[in-house]
Amino acid sequence: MKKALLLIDLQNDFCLNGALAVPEGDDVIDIANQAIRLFHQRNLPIIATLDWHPADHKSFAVNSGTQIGETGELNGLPQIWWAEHCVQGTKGAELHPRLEKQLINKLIYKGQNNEIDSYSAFFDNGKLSETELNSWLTSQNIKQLVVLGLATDYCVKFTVLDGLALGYQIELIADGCRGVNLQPHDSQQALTEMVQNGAKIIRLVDI
Ligand code: VGL
Ligand code: ZN
Repeated sequence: MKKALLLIDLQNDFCLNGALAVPEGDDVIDIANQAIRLFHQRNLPIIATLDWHPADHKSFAVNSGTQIGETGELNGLPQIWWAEHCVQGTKGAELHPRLEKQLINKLIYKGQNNEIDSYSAFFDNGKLSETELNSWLTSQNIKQLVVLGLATDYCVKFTVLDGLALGYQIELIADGCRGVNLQPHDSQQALTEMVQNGAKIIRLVDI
């Protein structure tokens, strides 16, 4: 069965000194590059997602009159308000400078609608619209995904859960992920939830 590598949101704003820096976020770049080289050698596709918000996105606390880290509702959906991050066309939205971008075959953008947050690489948080990802994978006859990236407890988690629900077989490279951990065990809980839904947790050395 044909596999693809799916790299989640390896962007400057989620890395060291970024606007929404994930602790140790940069540490996954080397792991991502090793996985990229392996998939490239095997002639298997490599996909990267980008969180890609307009400046007026309502998930940003400044645009919703809320405080960063506060929780509530946005258009009827649960929302955590974030610092401004991954604004389209800014340095913070670019893929990390050390990431071997030239070997990436497909970019998937998400989070463009300012009224709704979009953690999963497949759908927005209300499943009102979908990205190109599922149709692209179908067109390439890919049924298995190897996933890593940022952040374990948000975009990685929701991508994996949606992918499993869509019928993909998913392996998650645990050492290639880091989480935000607003609560200390959020990432561990996210891993448990992904496993309960059928994901297999592996390490880079296993691929
Ligand atoms: C993410 C919070 C807000 C992520 C994106 O990539 O996990 N988290 N936007
Ligand atoms: Zn975002």
